[in-house]
Amino acid sequence: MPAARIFVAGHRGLVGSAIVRRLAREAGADLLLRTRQELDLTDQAAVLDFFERERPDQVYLAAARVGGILANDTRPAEFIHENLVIQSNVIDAAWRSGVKKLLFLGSSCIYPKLAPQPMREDCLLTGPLEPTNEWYAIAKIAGLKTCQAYRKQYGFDAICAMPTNLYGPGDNFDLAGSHVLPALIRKFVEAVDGGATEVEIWGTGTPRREFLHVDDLADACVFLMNAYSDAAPVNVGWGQDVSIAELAGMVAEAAGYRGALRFDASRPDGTPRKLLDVSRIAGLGWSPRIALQEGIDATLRWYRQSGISPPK
Ligand code: GFB
Repeated sequence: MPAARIFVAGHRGLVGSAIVRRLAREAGADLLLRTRQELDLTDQAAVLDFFERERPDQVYLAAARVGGILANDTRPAEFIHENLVIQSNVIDAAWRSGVKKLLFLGSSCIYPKLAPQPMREDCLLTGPLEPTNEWYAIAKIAGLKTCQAYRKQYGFDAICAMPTNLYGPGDNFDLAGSHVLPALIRKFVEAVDGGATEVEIWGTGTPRREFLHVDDLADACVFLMNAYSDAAPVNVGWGQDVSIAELAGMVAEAAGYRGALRFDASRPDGTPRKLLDVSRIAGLGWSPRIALQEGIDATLRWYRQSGISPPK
């Protein structure tokens, strides 16, 4: 059988790079990768031209404008516009050029702010969204609905995975744009290296989040690409959550930080709890492997070696 030509859109990001690492272990995968300079996914004509020329068999749509609570809250136009344009261009061009299967990556923030926990896939559109990230959530809901519409009208095999909060090597550690876990790694490593006695944590520390290592997500994506074909989205999570204060304690210990934590309640907490119901993917036969403490230790080691924070 000839190797499947697989386009990973967004292969330099946290998720895309993990999917590439995972696919590198598959026999018969011919990877098709383009940097942003080589292919601007917001350029509809360029995207269509690329698909018509390269004719991939499968697409992992991991390209997106992403960020933590502050970036989402302060740059809503970028989050809604770029995500809508990128996903519309890629899904439409994939269908037009005869792609056999596409996997779209959404986010657990598509579910209502106060959805019953753990959140099942069918709680989508049953209540108001969390205001700090509703722009990103609306774009991701539109992506999911685009996949469902193309399946319904054209029979296009587009599937949707909804991951929980992700972390791992290659994450964004810029404190103005990052998610909480990379932010805490950076803050505690810099505190230890610089001898600081206090570290600031945003919000009250009481919100609860679920964290999944990105290598587990990548494994789930390849599993779904091979084993799942339906309009309904599939949650991908670890199955348990922790409070931000507990998470801070875990990262502090991993970094060897013994000083104080100062919670800054003037910063937004965001949604009070975000835990996915993962029974659908578990029923299909997939489960994650990398426990949170193990994943924190590995990501912290990666961060120290990356040179992002030079040791003092
Ligand atoms: O990870 P995070 O930025 O995003 O924040 P969300 C999670 C929680 O950690 C919030 C707190 O309650 C933050 O206030 N937190 C504490 C911090 N210290 C920090 C810090 O130094 N940096 C950051 N970033 N947070 C995002 C959405 O929501 O989750 C996106 O905005 C996306 O749309 C993503 O869905 C998965 O979990 O609140």
